[in-house]
Amino acid sequence: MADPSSSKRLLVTSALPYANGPIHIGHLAGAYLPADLFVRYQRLKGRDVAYICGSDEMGVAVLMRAIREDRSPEEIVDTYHAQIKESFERFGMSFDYYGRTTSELHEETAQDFFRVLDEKDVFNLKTEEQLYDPEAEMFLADRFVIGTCPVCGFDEAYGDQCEKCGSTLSPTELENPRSTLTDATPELKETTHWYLPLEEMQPALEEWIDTHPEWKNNVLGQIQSWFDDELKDRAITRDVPWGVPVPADVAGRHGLDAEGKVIYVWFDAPIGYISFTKEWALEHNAPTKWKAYWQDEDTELVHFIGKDNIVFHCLTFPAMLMAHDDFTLPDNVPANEFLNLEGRKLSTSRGWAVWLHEYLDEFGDERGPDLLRYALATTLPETKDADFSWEDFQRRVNGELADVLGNYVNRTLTFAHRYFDGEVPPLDDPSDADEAMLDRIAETPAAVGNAYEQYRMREAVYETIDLAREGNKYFNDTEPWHTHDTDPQACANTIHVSLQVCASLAVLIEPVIPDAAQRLQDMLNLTNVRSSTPGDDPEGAIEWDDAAEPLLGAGHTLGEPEILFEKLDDDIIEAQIEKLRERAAEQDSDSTDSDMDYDDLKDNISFDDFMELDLRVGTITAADPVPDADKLLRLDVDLGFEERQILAGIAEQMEPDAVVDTQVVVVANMAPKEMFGLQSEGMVLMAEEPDGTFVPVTADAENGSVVR
Ligand code: B3M
Ligand code: ZN
Repeated sequence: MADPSSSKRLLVTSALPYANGPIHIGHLAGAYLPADLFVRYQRLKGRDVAYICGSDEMGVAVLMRAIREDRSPEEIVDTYHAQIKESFERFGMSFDYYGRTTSELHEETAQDFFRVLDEKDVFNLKTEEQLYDPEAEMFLADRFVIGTCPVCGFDEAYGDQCEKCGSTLSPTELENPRSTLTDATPELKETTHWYLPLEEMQPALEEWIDTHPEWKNNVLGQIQSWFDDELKDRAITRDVPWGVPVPADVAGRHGLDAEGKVIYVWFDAPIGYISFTKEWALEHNAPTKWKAYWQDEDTELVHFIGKDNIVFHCLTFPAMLMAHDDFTLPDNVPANEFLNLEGRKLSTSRGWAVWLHEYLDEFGDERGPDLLRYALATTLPETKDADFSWEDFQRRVNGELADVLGNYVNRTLTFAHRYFDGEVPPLDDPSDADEAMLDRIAETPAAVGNAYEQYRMREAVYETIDLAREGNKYFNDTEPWHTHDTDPQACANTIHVSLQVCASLAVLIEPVIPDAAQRLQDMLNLTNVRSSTPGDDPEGAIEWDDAAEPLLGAGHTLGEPEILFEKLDDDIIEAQIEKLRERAAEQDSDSTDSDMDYDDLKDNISFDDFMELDLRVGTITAADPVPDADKLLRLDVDLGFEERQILAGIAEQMEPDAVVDTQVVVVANMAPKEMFGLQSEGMVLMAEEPDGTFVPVTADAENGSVVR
């Protein structure tokens, strides 16, 4: 946990997105929105913050895209860097600096880092035979080679990872390897590479990780399993024609030729955080300012990432920093899990995603960002995978932003204009209800702040909006429309206190929906609030903790009320769902002939064998996660003649809510089996698509019907 009273300087980073495609909501929910909420909150607290990010433009991911599109890598990164940067700006990401790893200063910084480690003899050099494509005249690093996974048998596993079973691989481990460039069968050819000696660094890393018991469980859990498997040395150079070049002098020290060798993208990319901090300092005409953020004890470093980047930020990069010895190590790495979309895994290649630039075009730059920020902030996959659905988006906007927050602000301001000439009425002889509401205001900044400090963004947002919920209730309970005639001072008190609630909300909601917060500040004529974006603040500006106190004096003149949020009609939501389905269907039909990967057929069985199976139609009536079993869902299935409990290994692919009420086909005579202390009485049939997505086998028939 960050020390809430900490006055330390804060350096916050978000994972550098690969400049090989646009940003979608999965990215936002993983590494970007949570960081932006955190940073904006910290700026309002008055902390010295540098929020650094930029495009990851090196690496095989970029090169592959260039080859696939028959363009140069430079063209690819120029296109996507510009697009990503622009959509982040439109969305309200408040980076202090957004750089790119093709910059000169980055190349120099990454090469210096590499040189320092080489001169300290940190690296191991290994000469080994590696896969080489004789037609393309190129070594086949990482994704340039596919073949059969030695772990699970999936025959399109990449040279660095099997996407089916998640195993980390090296290219030579693949069976039947083939080049993705030419389809040629690779040859073995000798080459020398630099390795980061993670194996011998494991004890030091373990000792350091032990000093951070406060990190999130999902993060510590993943780190522990890497430790359990024992860290292996990792090659941090590659023979590919795109990347930060290995410096000639460093290669020369070992009697090697640097020609054609580049630094591995996962070595240079995190150094980008350092290069960009330097560039930020230069931009502010304070060239050495970056040092305070990277080399001073009094700085706290926090990396926001998605769960697929944990090993690099919690082990590899810290190992590099330790070996270098001139930099601070991260104080926290609050990684998020994944966001699913409408109950299915996000997949860019299958068109199952919501792209940020498209969303902004459709919902508009004015109101669009706040709606998505709010809906995502309340759905962040903080402790486990979460699901974004358009209907939920609509519920959040209409039910919470419009009905709770917008309505409360509107009724309060309208009342103040109608009955108090648009001025804050005085508070006199407050009732218990008034006092209780003022107490509630007093507690909220610390409660919300505490949640932010502990990286519980969902809770922070919930606590904030809860203040509006309480405000509405207080307004209803004190009935100002009634007291206006019967007890004018009580009425004045209600409006006075309600306006204070609105004013506190105008500050506290700013990290989440900055545009609406600004409009609310204008409506209240609340000037001089500290900005949650980079830049200087006026002396004596209102900041986070001030929102515990009444911010508006009696007699203060209010601005004009306006509608804070319009509701979203059903047709807008339906159009989004329709678009998603259409695009996914298009992609499916495109890909069936080309990259559908068919499992081999099994041996024939006899008709009698088949008749042994008792297949029945059933309806899933309930689905819950099984404690400690990440892969399992516990299902209640109604078979018509009886109800069964079935444990299905579908938890990683499907949300419980998405399967309830689905009609399925069940193997009803499967021998019962106990797992995790629960009895499973049958099996639910699922079709598994090539990307691992599960689609239930359904039958629109009466429960209990026999399938034959
Ligand atoms: N470029 C993004 C990813 O894995 C990767 C992050 C780099 S952070 C230094 O999606
Ligand atoms: Zn595999």
